[in-house]
Amino acid sequence: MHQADLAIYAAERRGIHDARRHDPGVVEESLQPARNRQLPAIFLRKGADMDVRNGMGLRPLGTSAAEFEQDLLSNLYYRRGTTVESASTQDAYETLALTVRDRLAERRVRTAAAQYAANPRWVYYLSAEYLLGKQLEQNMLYSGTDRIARIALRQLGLDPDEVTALDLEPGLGNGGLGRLAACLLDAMATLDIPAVGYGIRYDFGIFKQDFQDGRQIERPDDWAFQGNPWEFPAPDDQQTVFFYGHTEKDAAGRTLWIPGEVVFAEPSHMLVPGHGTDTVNIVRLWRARGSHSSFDLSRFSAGQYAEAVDEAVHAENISKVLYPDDSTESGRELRLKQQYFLVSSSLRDIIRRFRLRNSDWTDFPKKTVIQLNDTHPTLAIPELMRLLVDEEGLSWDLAWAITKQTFAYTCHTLLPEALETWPVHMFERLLPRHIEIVYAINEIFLTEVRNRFPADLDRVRRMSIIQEEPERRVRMANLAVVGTQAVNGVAELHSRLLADITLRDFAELWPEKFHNVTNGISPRRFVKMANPALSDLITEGLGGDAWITDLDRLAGLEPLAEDASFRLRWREVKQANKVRLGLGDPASLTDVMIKRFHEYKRQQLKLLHIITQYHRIKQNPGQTFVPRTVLFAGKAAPAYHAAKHIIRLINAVAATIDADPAVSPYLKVVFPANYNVTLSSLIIPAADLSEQISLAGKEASGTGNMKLALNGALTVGTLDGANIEIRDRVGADNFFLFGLDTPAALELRNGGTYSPRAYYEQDGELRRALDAILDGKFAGVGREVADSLLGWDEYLTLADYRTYVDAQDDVDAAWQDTESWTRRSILNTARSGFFSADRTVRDYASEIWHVTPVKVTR
Ligand code: F58
Repeated sequence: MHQADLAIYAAERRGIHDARRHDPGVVEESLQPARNRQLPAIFLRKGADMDVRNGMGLRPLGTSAAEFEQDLLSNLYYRRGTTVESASTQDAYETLALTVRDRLAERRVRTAAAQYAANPRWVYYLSAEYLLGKQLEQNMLYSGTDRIARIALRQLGLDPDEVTALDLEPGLGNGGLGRLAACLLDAMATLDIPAVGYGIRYDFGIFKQDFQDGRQIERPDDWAFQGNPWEFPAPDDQQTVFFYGHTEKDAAGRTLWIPGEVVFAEPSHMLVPGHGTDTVNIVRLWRARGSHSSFDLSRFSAGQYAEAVDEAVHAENISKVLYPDDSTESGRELRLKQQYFLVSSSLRDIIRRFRLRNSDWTDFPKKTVIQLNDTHPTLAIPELMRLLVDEEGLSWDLAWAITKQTFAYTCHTLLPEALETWPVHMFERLLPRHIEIVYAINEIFLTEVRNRFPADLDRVRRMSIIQEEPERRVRMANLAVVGTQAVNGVAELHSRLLADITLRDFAELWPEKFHNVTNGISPRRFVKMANPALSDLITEGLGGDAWITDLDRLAGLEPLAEDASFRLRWREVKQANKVRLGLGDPASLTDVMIKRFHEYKRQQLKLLHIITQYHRIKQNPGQTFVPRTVLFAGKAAPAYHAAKHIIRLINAVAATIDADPAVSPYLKVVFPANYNVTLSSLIIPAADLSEQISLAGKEASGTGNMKLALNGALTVGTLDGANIEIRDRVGADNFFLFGLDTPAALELRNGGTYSPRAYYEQDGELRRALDAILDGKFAGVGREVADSLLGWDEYLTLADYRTYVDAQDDVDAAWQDTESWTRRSILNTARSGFFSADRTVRDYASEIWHVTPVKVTR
């Protein structure tokens, strides 16, 4: 926006502000999108029990293959402007997507009507990341069109596999946190909970990973380049987002923020259908647009074409790219801008929705719970305060009571370096009003702390939302705890460590605020869709498919573990899944470690085991070994050099083993590039062994561990995150435990006497493994990895090496008893029903959200 425009804008804001003081009924124009969505009168007239479509005189969409074929033809003609004869595969794909989507759109309209009529308490899930996975297969399954769509495509002479192959995965997240958000949305819809997910529609998602000479290289993920048929743009619901500028006080002492930049947030939503229900919720994603006046006509006229759009380009950068999980990026202003952009536009949308049926602000927390997915959306707390106090004229105390009741916060980490903080100078420049509000919140809060703990200055310093030394920074986790009614960790151990260590001061002040909600995963995506063969076998074994939405029913498989013919079929399924994956010998033990690369997750420990095994095979020619395929997959943050060295070393070791005919019959290392939801769905069903080997006390929960156990993999793991709960449920006999527990790890690390070198000197096999790296045996690669392990070994890899290798020997021994292994595999599946995201959502609903379902009827 030009300076002159901004001045006019500021004057307008002051004027409206003034008018509102005299007549609170005056609506601030700038807060109202130009053509806001109208009240859906038909919803009010007919309520929840109508068929909106019929009420509007629309013909119902057919459920037969012939009708689906007709709709395909019609969509191809009217929406793509072509015919079967001249359609490209892309035309066919988009038409298929639209035809499937239409079936869900009908449910969506009914859902909106039912939810609107019920005026319920809504769950708003705020997350900077969503890893939704491919939409086509899911939407075909949930709409029940899978079979008829394929028949119809074939009837039209189109190859269904070729067409569906064009569906892309929107990679709008980094890892577990983003995927959890998607699983929770799936479960909320399945449980008929009225919910909206809010996020950012990044133009570029998580980078694509490739290997060049074994090194990770990153390529941009222009995922929506061809368009995204799953999205419903809603330009009418556009919102205005302010940045920079300054604050002013009016005569009555009220504060007004005069922004220095105005950006528009344009939403589009994707459908989030529930399984086995008519509920279709939405996830609303915001995209940044330059303001109307950001095209500079005078510059354009003067021939400065690029400069004329500078400002719009600048604004649109806000939603340009997902930050790839990188602590070094945390200083970047653009990231803070993204966070505020998400929060500001989402809150305005939430308030718009609230106002459709409500008018009294004290009802806001009764109708609204906003779940913050980690601290990335924490600015919502001061933003709601600003809206209530400055824009709505509520008293500070009332606004604060409303705000605290409205929000809840989920923490996903234990690593102190992962707790977000922002430099005060950057924060106050970008958000001059919010810093004032944060200071005010802090003052009230610290008074409470001082009253409760008089003379404990150190505690006050630790708990302050503002860190003073070495640099003034805003501590987002502290703000998130202070401004919410509930805080939860994502596994039992994690929640305990949060309360006992990371957020201890806060848990002492408000013990009732702290909860645990153990993570869960979508059984639809990660069993039913990823593993259709196993799903069919389970359904047959249980005599029905109710387990898909009631995962505890898997317990009914337990007796079948004793049935030799069932075990045989179980093995056949696993075998077929390995063949489908197509990496490594399907007869070998498939050992998988799939997750982001991070030193705390300890891919380097797995590597030391592989090198040890390599040496054993080399040293014992003629001896037979249990054949293993070790599969790694995962990305490292582009600037995380230590993790990238580990990746490169894995690829070098894989190549060395491959080239060695004495070893390759028994050991193979594969590392497919570009791990994502799609690839995970191919790997997980093929896994025999799940590697969950983080240093105890570091992995908040893990969710891959749950997906693998549910698909019948046995775990080799530490007592970390949700591994503990998995082991408690599947039984210690069906889990290969090793390593230090959290207290032992803390003691060893904090004792100041840990010496990785001592382990190196005492353990011959370990020494040989590290020496091989140091001696350049793997194409000269990986010395940095060995140096770091021998130098400081932050994550106590060498301390856990011996028990890990021993546990792997137990794995080999167990594998040789095929029947017993299969029994244990079945028990892993049978006893993992707890890890359904449906259970997770039920826990949130009863403990934190206090919401009830709204059933969508026909
Ligand atoms: C993960 N966090 C935890 N963060 O590491 C994992 O234990 C847990 O199971 C999962 O959340 C779900 O609760 C995680 O994925 C991120 O990706 C951040 C994204 C933003 C930048 C910093 C990392």
